[in-house]
Amino acid sequence: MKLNKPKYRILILLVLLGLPIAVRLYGQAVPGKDENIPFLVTFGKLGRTSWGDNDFNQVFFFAIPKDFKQQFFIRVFDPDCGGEHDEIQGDFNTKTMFSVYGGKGVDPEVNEESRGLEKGLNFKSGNLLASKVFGNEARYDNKFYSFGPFNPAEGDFNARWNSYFFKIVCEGVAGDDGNLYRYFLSRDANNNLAVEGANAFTYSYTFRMWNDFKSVAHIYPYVDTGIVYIKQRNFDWDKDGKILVVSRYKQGIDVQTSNEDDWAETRIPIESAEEGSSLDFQFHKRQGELVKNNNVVVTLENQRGDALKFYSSPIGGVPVYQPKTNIIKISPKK
Ligand SMILES: [Ca+2]
Ligand SMILES: [Ca+2]
Ligand SMILES: [Ca+2]
Repeated sequence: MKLNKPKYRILILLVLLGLPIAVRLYGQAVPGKDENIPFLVTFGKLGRTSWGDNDFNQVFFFAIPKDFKQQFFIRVFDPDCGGEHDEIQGDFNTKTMFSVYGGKGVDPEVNEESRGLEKGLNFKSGNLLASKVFGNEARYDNKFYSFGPFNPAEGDFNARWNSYFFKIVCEGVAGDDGNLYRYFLSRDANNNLAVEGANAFTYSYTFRMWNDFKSVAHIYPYVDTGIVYIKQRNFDWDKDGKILVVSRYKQGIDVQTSNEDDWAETRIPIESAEEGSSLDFQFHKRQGELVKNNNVVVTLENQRGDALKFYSSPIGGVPVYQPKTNIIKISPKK
């Protein structure tokens, strides 16, 4: 392929200059393209936390850019719990409720309860736009179910991001099995057609690792301005290898890892030059005996106790470590 079009030239120039490419047009799949995570996971409320889900629900937000005027759909892949992909305990008896919210009360920058971080808080804030409960149902197994259509203006407008925010809550309302699923934000009910410029984020990420030694999963928190340090917490990692933090300024800082049904916490200093960019949390599996079906929860907060967002498509692009240029020493003249 000849890359002689001006568009490509600019792109190559940006890459050569090491500048992040801010506009990403595929922030549609959750987990995202760069994350290398097979599934989100939510257990039925009778599950044990030692299976890797601390609270039996998961809250995700979609940000739809203001200039997108069409209807859209939130598609859930494998919403049922049974058949392929899901984690059985005894027999499949889990029921999972997915609920989509719009309107005032959704925006988690305005309404902290909406983030879904603590039990008992009202994370189901906003107007309920659609809801459905899925059991062990072959017709939804290994298939998509589409919520919508929704109009962007039904969301909660956030001026800072110039976007309408929507929320999808997944709750394990019955049973004890683990429901594995993914989301896709689409312009079409029956196909995955991207909403350009959209993104998705969460504050508490519960996901499944691949059953593969070589596979490295990534999540990308966004570091806002004014952050001095962050406190990273992970739950039920099963001592499955290493968790590293990489950024343009960090080559790979090890964080404390949890074992079984417990949390581990690490404080990570942030350079001022890292503000307004993404970090790359890398999850490297342990070599030797394979840790199978590992589900893990990750949260982050700053020095003020405010939670950080994890974006499905990293803001500013995937951060790549850039070694400092060597300073040439000039010997003083004698
Ligand atoms: Ca069961
Ligand atoms: Ca499922
Ligand atoms: Ca686990």
